[in-house]
Amino acid sequence: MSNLKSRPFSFGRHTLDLNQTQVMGILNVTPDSFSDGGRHNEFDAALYHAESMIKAGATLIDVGGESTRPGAVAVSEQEELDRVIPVVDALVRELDGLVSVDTSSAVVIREAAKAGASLINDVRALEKEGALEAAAASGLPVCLMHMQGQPQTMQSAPCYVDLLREVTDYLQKRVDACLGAGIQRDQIILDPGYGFGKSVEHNCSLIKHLKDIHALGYPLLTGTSRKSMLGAITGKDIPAERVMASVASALICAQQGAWVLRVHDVEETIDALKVYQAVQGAE
Ligand code: PT1
Repeated sequence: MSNLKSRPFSFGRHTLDLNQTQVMGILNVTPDSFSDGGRHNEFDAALYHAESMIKAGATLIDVGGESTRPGAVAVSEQEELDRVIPVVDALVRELDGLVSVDTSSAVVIREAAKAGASLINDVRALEKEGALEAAAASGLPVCLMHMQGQPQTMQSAPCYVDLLREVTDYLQKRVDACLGAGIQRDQIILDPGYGFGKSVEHNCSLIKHLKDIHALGYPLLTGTSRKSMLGAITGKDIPAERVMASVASALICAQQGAWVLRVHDVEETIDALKVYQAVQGAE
């Protein structure tokens, strides 16, 4: 029965239950993420989309202004600030959910914290200049992700001698850096980084062995939603056609111990989780 007791993970004034799988809705505020309309329309569309994901049951919204998918080009810090901070600010004021900021930049971390963000989600695990210090000073929880290489080139020839060991060793090394910088042990979330310098086989192996990463002792976040690994497995070339594959992968991650599922398709993922939880709760 002990796993039915609520165990809180604290985000400042808010907490989320560590014994309940959480769904994080993806909110891209990159220019390529909206097909038409000017700046104002983009802004309104972003708020509307965040609201609909919260209504569908997301407890976190992950706001990202730098595309980190394979081959994406880097954006300037000013551009990232201009895209992300107004959206974080509006969401914090208007939304009944926690706002996560998907960034590697110290300046964006500081400004997002000022605007009221609840989580720093960094695909570079706070390795960029000043990011670790900015995150520690913010007092916010952090999500540390593993990546091999950089987004521009990471999928050209991903290579590991001992995949699971290299990923866990890296994450432990970044945990140690965080603890050394004054980030509390209970403010850390880890992520294997699906699609970040990994072949389809690497990604599948890291889902299958997710429990070994969980054994480091931190809550896990997983992001497989609509990624090209699912396209390779199903033969679906268009990301929007990968919804069912995404839900299947998210559910497997949840069964393997993931706490937060970072997804595009919130409603569909929550339906799958409800079935999983109903079965878990049965005699
Ligand atoms: C992720 C993640 C993220 N993914 C966290 N943050 C992205 N913590 C952005 C493809 O292969 O998994 N965890 N922030 C998006 N990145 C990708 C990577 C998108 C690969 C697409 C692919 O299609």
